[in-house]
Amino acid sequence: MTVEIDHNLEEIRRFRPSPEFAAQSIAGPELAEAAAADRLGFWADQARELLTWSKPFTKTLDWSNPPFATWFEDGELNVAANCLDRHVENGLGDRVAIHWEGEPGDSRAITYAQLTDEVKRAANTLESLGVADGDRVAIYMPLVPEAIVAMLACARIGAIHSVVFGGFSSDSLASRIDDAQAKLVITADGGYRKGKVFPLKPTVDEAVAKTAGSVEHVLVVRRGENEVGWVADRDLWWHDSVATASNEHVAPAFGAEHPLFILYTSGTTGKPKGILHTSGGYLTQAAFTHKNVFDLHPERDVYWSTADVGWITGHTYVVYGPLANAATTVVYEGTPDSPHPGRWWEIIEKYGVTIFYAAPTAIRSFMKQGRAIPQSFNLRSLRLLGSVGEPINPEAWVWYRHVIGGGSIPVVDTWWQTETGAIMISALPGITDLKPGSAQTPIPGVSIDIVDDSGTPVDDTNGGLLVVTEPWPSMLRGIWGDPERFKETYWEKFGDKYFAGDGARRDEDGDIWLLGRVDDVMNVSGHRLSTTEIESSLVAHPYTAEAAVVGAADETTGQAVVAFVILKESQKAHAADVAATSEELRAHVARQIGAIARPRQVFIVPELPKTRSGKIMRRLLRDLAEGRQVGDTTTLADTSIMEVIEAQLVK
Ligand code: 6R9
Repeated sequence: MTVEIDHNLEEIRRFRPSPEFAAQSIAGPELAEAAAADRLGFWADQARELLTWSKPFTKTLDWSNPPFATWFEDGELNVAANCLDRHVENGLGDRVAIHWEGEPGDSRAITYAQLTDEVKRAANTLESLGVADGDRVAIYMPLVPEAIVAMLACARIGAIHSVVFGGFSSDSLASRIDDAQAKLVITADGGYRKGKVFPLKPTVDEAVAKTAGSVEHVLVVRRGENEVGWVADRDLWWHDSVATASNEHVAPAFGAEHPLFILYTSGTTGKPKGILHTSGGYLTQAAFTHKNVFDLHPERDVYWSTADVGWITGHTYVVYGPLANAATTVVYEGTPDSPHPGRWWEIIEKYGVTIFYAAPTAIRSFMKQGRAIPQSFNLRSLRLLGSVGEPINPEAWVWYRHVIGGGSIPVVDTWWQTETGAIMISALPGITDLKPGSAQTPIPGVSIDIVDDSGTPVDDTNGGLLVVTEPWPSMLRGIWGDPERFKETYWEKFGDKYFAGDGARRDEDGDIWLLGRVDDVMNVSGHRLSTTEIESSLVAHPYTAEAAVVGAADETTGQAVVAFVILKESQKAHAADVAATSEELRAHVARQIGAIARPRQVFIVPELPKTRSGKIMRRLLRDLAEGRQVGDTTTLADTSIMEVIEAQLVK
């Protein structure tokens, strides 16, 4: 079967880097040339240049037992010392590592010397609790500096952290603790979210009670000052134990393949998968991409990724990449709109943020509110913008560049996954002519292809399935405790190629466009249509702020296109006639893409169901579109949203 995906994104805008940006750009064409000439040699050079090895490696890649790869296997390093001690030793101890901003407006600036000190104390505390190299530690925290300290303290002593996003339920936490057999849980009494303290420690207590009994201790940071229950002999306060621990700690060297962390991610079915990452290869690609994709000049940049450490973006681009590169990063505890809708822009102004990395879903929700809010802040410090998590519609890309970026700075759309560990596809901002909506090119040293269902590369501009054809340094090393599932999920389909689960196509210039998860590819009357493409068409209409499209079962066409649209605040008056508006939007898609893509229905809704990491849960919308009872909503950020949408539909 050939995979054919209709595409008509009709995006013809190109933005060349300004001469000023290009002149100071970190990445030049020599990177891609070096990688093309000798891919493994290129990665070995990066690993030596970007990291400090306690014992140099002599082997780069071992791929003799696919899909189990090892990188830099006989080398040794300490990941935390690479993120901390060596910078202090290099005279950077006084540089701010973290500008932390609490949601209520309290803030802390933590230098590299202070962060190193705190991580050493925490490492001593963990060791005194009997946590040793290879043990698992669950971290269930608000986005406070101690969450980062906890991760680095684990890395320092060779313990494997499993960060569980603070919004997950006690059941989710319990199943992750059990799966990894975590010995220690690090949490906080509570954290700030939307102007209120949300309790965490009670959820940990509930979760631990449900587990099989691996947890020996619970270490608790005081943040929310809310009342918490206490289990004697099991629970300890961070401020009693870490604050009083010694700040002398020698970082041991671990093998490059020593496990660094497990991060759970939901699969298409059932139980979450514990994605396993290791040390040397992961840190190499994290540091390489953070430096080159974000054009990092650590001596002058202020970098901000809005991600929570509960997600892979928080691991690689809040903690490991920036700190390995001695960057100054902003970390913000709360939601974008607390206590006011301009909170993010206020933070950019306050810290003079130069590099900003966020998700399209946030950008689209700001578009919905209109440009007046960001325009009331001084955002002129910004010089580079990044996007991650979903395809970014060309209209959102252009809005981001113009309204947030002031019209002339690069926007990089970065494609990657929990499994890939670090960015795989992205423009390099000083050298690539940017195309709104396209992730563009594999980063140097990464081999991507687009294949049909039988694994044959598609050589035209029709879509196919995205695969990675060669192992890469930050690739997942497996699924915790389940090597069979690792093989089945990612490797069985094409044998030697990694199957990412995303649809993609190349355009005439060879640039890559992501088309959404392949489970989101619709088949309407035998035509394969991309949800992303129709969503982009809807978002390009002046009425639309945000759109989600699903394929609903249809007797005649197999599947039919059903769209859910949020209107822009500023357009609500023009679009007051709901029937006329949805007819106008249906006609608009038919005009832009073709009659085949005309949605059967366009529903105007106040909100869309999103996971806590901001991905739209199309599965739930499909339930609605097919008139079924709505499925499991427990991973939604706001579980009441489906009722609100449903009420709108029957009106
Ligand atoms: C980093 C992260 C991975 C899935 C991935 C894809 C989607 C991420 C994207 C993108 C289009 C981008 N995705 N970045 N799609 N363009 N720039 O988000 O990891 O949470 O594991 O999600 O997200 O569908 O397969 P993760």
